Amino acid sequence: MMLDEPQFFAVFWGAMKIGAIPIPVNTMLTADDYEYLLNDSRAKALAISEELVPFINNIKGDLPYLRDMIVFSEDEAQVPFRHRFNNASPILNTEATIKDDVGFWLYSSGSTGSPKGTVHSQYSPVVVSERFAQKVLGLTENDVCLSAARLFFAYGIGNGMFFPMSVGAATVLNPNRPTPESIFNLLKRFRPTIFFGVPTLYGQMLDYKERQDRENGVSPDPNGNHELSSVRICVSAGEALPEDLYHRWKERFGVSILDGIGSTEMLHIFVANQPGDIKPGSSGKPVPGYELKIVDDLGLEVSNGEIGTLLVKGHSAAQYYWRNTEKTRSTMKGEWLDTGDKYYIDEGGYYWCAGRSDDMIKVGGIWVSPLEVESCLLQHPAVLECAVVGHPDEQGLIKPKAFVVPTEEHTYSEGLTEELKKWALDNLAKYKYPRWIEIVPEIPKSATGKLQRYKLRKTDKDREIALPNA
Ligand code: 3UK
Repeated sequence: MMLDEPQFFAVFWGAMKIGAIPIPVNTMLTADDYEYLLNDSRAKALAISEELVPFINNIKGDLPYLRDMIVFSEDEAQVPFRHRFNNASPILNTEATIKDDVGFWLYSSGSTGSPKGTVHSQYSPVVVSERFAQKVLGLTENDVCLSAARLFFAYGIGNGMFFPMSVGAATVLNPNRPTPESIFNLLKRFRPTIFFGVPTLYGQMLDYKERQDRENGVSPDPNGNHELSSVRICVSAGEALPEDLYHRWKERFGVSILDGIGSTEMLHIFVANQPGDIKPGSSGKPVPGYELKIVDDLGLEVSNGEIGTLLVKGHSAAQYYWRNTEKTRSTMKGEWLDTGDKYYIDEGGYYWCAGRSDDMIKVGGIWVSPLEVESCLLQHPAVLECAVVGHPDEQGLIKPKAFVVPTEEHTYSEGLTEELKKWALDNLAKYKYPRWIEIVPEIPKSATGKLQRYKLRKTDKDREIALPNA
């Protein structure tokens, strides 16, 4: 339970060196979540940043497996860790392990159910560093990496630790929650060459900058001296990067954002837009070293242009889910891993995300991707954020419904919802347009910033039951 600071590295690599298994966990959870994680993993020792100790004090009596706690504090005078460190032998023998020994776990917070302990080999970090970081990004020891995603995420631990360490590059660690302002400050101060973000943050950073531009009355100069001028590549992952955002970013800062899809199970990105080969809006093409397959419900490969389930094969795949045989068997099918994502390939060979398996909507027997409807609505100037889910009509047939957060200048009006419906009707195949639009103050998101459409589906349903005549 450690913030992004140098001690994180010491604990992670130190544990692996003695043959113990480090499990970085999300530092933004509740005491109940930590109780679950500590007991599910049966961790014997907890390395923890001082700020997080109160969470553990709340659940101390309910942790039968935990034997030892190592607290890392800013205040060196009273740190138990310092004591241990000062009294320790300078010699530490390395446990004899091979590449297939378990190296570390990461908990993955699926859209349903409890988090799954995803068990990785010692070899996985080597694979992702050689494939994505070195082959695709061309990372060298001259690079400086800045990751907005924190080290406890698979995306963050690759960006901020495995990648730079694999070539001797530098990394910028930020123990605080990323905000547009704090990220701009880090960019100015450390002049990184590669920036790793997520779509929501790219959107917020652009909004922040555009507001500043308006207030200062200056027109942006992409060749001028701005915060991104040291950055040669921006990377985005976690959810699809809307095409519009790609173009706005490129226009404002002159740097391309490479969108790529990765997962905790594959440790990092396995399909990506690559320098010199970018198709905005798509997830790009397979990263060298990975094989991809798009299949139908029977497991047969679909033809190009058709939507199916994305399977991936590569040497960075996790071994299994801890104490979850059923989920292991349904996800890890021999050499292939089921991503649970719907994808199709266009004529150019680019991979396009069409939502999660469980978020897809069947309308009149045809798949509708909520993501496609959302991307269309997002192009309307009044829409800041939106989410589309299936909603039953009078006949109980599922049709798309949109939840929309308007931009600051636009608030609710009958006119606005009608205008958005018309916008969708005009810009999408007719059966895809949202039959209902509800204006909401915010869209539920997971800790990793992913839309939680299932939450909207649930509130929607609960309300229908409570208000049958509404
Ligand atoms: C979705 C994307 C569209 C997709 C991750 C980079 O996000 C990461 O891991 P998670 O385990 O989630 C995996 C799922 O997220 N997804 C991720 N990236 C994209 N969908 N476009 C994208 N670019 O549903 C996938 O199955 O939290 C990302 C590196 C390491 C990671 N673990």
